Amino acid sequence: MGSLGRGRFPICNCTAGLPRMVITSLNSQQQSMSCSLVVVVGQGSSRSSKRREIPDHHRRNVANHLLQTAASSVQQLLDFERQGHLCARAFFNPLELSSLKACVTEAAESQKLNAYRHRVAVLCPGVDPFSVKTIQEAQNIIRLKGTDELGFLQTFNLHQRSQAVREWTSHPRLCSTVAALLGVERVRLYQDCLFLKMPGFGETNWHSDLNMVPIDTNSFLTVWIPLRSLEKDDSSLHFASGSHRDFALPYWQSNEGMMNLQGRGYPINTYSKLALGDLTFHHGWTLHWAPGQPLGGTHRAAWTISYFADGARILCTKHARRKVQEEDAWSFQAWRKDIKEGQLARHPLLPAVFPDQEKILSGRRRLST
Ligand SMILES: O=C(O)CCC(=O)C(=O)O
Repeated sequence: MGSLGRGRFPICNCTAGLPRMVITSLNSQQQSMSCSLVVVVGQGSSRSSKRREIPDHHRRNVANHLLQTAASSVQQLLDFERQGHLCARAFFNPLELSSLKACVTEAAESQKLNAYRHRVAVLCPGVDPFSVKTIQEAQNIIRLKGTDELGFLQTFNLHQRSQAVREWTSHPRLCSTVAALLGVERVRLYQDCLFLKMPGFGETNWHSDLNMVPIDTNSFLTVWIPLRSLEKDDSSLHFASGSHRDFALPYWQSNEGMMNLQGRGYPINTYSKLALGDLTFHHGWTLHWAPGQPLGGTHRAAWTISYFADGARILCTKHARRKVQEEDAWSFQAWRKDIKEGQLARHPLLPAVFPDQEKILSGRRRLST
């Protein structure tokens, strides 16, 4: 089994032997798309770890999150568990969203050239991205040497540049919702990333996020926050519902057996109209895709935050069936080099965001005075 990033990699270069699927059987609920599903959910084989009982206090905490969080209805939790994605309408009010947008946009302002350099690194193998000195130069190189069209620009980890952005990544209601959806007691921030699609930019390729994450976990999700309201024609995410639970496929099938997924029957769902403050959650193994942004309109910017369950370990690669896809390497290389395979994924660059450390400390201070 192979893996792909979000970008549109040439099948011949880095996806040799990858499954390719055209989804044909769509029901009335599903979006009519002629898109190729080029990445397969990649759970791999089971991890040999000891079975652990879930402690009672953990069960109680999870139950508490249910009461506290925006995803408070059992139906929503069930939907996320079954579908691998969820839309939370009006999660932020328009005022909150404008303030979030202002600090994300400001933090990203100085990073435009780097975002283009990142695309050069991904789409133009052999070109040193740091030899590129201007955005126009980057655009020319991508046009001439790119293995595919430009689908988006990515700017990673704005929370490391801006305290205001950092506060949004640890927003208490957001983080407790993440804990509830993952059903875990403690959550860490993995990364944040601004995805910018200018009018005329191409598709975001089918992929699942965990293919790009060097951590051995299933407890991972991404929050996708559009920075303006999205209309039907805008580039929204589309999800292959249930694909995050398709363990049978990678368990039984070889690379060749996964070449053609036609008839696998994933319903394809999207939340096409999103108002300011609406956001979506998707599980780390859920396959998702986004169409190009139409020419003639305005750009689409979406800010994403990814989280994982505290206690996960760095992936051991010795017997792994595949390599971590490198598209997000710029995001993780700073902490990855400090932690050995098999060790806990704990690092100052992967901060704990739930439960709220400040609240715990101030509670302890109150108790001791
Ligand atoms: O916004 C996009 O086009 C891609 C976002 C994405 O793939 C993700 O949030 O995992």
